[in-house]
Amino acid sequence: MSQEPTDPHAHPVLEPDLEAGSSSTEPTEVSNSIPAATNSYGSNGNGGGGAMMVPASVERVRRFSDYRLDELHRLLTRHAGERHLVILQDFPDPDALACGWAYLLIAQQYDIRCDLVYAGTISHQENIALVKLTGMPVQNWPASTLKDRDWHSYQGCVFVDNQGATSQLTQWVQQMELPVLAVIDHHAGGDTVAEFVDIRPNIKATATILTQYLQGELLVLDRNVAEHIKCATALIHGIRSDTNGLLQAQEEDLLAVAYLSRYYDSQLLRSILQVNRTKQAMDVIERALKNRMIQNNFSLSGVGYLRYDARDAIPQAADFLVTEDNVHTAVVYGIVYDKDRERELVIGSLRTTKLTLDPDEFLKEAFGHDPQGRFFGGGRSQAGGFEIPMGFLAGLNDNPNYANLKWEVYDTQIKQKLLRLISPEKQVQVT
Ligand SMILES: [Mn+2]
Repeated sequence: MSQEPTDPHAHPVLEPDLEAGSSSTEPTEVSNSIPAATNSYGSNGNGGGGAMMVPASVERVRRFSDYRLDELHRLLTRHAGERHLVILQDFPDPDALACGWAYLLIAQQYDIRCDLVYAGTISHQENIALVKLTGMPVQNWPASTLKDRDWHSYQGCVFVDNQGATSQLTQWVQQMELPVLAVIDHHAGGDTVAEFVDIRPNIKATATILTQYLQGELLVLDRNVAEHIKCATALIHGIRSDTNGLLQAQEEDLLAVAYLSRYYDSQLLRSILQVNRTKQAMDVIERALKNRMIQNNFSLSGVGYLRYDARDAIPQAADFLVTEDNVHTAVVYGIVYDKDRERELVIGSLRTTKLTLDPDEFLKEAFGHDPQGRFFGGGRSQAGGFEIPMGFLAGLNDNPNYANLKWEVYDTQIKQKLLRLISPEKQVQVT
């Protein structure tokens, strides 16, 4: 695979004139005013040099176009020489993975060593490909191993593309009293306190925010550094994936992609996107097709039991069902058993092309919340998901009749809750 940056104009999704737009967002006086600072630590692309401290004089000189860059720069300077954990959600998506990596590279400029970790699994083929093909330094810390980790070697942690609520690592961080240094996210809500908080719900991907940090020269990308090319490629993939292939991208997202297009490797991106589906995923899609019921342009399908590590087949099946004629919304769900945490869950995905349907509102309304007030589902535009713990009925049973019965109960209940919203005017017979 080529490490050489490709011609930015060859990017299939960019209009040529966006390129010109990207430079206008960067006030020129900023880059002119800090040549010394840029040379001092912006050029060490590989980072990890060890002894690279930021001289105090440089910090005083450095000025940024945006107060957030200033704040983050000051945070990283304060913590120079330390070791931090960068925590991703349990099922990291391309946006999270790319952002964690970009953060790690930025922190390296300040002689901060970061470990990029997640506690769940990466099971979506495209995400496995992203990690393998880029050689991204991401580590899996399964829940069962957390008690044996050397927590004391870290001086702080950072949440990227999440705010702690979706990671099993969070309770350990709290227990170990590891300070939360930064939270960088584009999801609304959350009340995690940190030294640096950059939460922008109006931005479609956290990768857009991280790209703005790069544009602000917290790390100067270098076309000759393979890691930079790969990280830029991962960031484009992150933005694409959180904006439905840029269809929902807004100006800031597109400007970020335009900037990254100077550095990314189009062949690498194509390889990441062209991964084939696993047999498991194909089987789940087949079941979803066979079991679907269509009501008022909604396609609903329960796929029964599936392995925990195959859970990403559910959104893939929903992606597929929503392409049917006369269907604007697909909901696919199934039961998975999480061995690590010994719990059984109904998990589901919603995909919609109906602009007036808000997946977040729809799923919250359909399934409600638990006694603690936590909603079972939620989403963003055009996509959403839900997770309903099975509580007392959880657990495997060798008797197939029992298993079937259990599935039927859940299948019926979920359909009822959905149909209440889909066809409120008539009582639909479910079974
Ligand atoms: Mn995201």
